[in-house]
Amino acid sequence: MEKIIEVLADRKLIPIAEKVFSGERLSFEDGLTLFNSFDLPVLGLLGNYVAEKKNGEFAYFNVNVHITPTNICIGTCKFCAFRKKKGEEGAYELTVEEILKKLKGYREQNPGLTEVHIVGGLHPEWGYDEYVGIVRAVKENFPDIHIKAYTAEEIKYIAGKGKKSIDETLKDLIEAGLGSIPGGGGEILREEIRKKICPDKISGEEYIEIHKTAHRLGLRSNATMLFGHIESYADRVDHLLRLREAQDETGGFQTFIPLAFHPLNTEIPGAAYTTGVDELKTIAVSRLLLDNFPHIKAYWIMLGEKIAQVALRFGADDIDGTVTEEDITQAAGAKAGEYMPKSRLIKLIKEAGKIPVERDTLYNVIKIYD
Ligand code: V47
Repeated sequence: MEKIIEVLADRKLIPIAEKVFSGERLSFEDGLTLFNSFDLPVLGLLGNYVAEKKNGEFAYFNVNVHITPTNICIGTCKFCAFRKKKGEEGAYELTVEEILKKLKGYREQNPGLTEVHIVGGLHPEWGYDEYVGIVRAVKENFPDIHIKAYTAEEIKYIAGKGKKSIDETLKDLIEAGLGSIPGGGGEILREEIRKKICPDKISGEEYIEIHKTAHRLGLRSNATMLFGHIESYADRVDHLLRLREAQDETGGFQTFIPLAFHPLNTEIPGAAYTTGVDELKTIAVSRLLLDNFPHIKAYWIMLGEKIAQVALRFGADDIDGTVTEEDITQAAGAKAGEYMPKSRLIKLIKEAGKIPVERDTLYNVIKIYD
């Protein structure tokens, strides 16, 4: 074994491995060293070591659907291929009745459905009551389905429409039936990059502040990082450490989801698809730096089922769900499809040597497939 290490291992990883095994927190420099290493076996081993320390051999999935009420958006994010202007070809907006009808159909298609993920555009004509009303109508009609809805960006927009504070807006959404907040809108938190890829979006500080406010009100949320566009490794490490600091304060984040950038129809100069090595590295480094996040998600829609499966041996312990309808990545050239039956999720997890666990949104165990 020592011979293998002597001959093969990237020596720069040895002090980091020692820290990981003794449970010592990694630094900014450690994060950079990890990203700069090509020693995938060691990155995978370390990521998987931490994942198994936290979650044993369990790997989670859920039965969920996404509904995107509108693609009409006043946003200007350059990585987004999904948004349309009102009146533009392909622009749509669903009525509450249409949303409920879709959800009814999706529930029939997905027995045991526990979660609906609702995010969409910043619609210029929708007001506070429209956004809150969607949550209320879904909850009234499907009381047993958890509503994970509205990114930090949307929450700020809704609050602005109602001339209310973030705190008041979240309280109203909770009263209407909101169960948790998805991680969308994180992109890259560093302002220099945000200015280039999403100049009109909330700042990185606001993103974190909105999540912290949600946590203080008892909501759980996820965090994301959009990687593989114009950001550097230093930007990624900075992003991860800011999230780690916020989590030290509130403990309200459940899952971190690195989102692989998809380039089609976007306005990012020189845009290209991410590669397998970078995707797996990012999963492993996320797991190693975010020592206070319970879960790391390998979102199969963006990673593809093969890399998502391998990611389960690099530090991820969650592969997301059945999904059914997904529009944001599809518009930007997704290759993985948008529906995965439960049986396939279970097979991917089992063949990664993990124990599949069907969970609800808050990681309560529904069934273990041992
Ligand atoms: O914030 C937009 C990203 C996010 C592109 O919390 C793109 O459980 C890749 O956050 N290529 C929304 N990504 C999706 C999201 C999410 C998805 C699944 C689960 C959860 C969760 C959250 O999609 C946006 C943005 O970062 N995105 N355009 C693109 N071209």
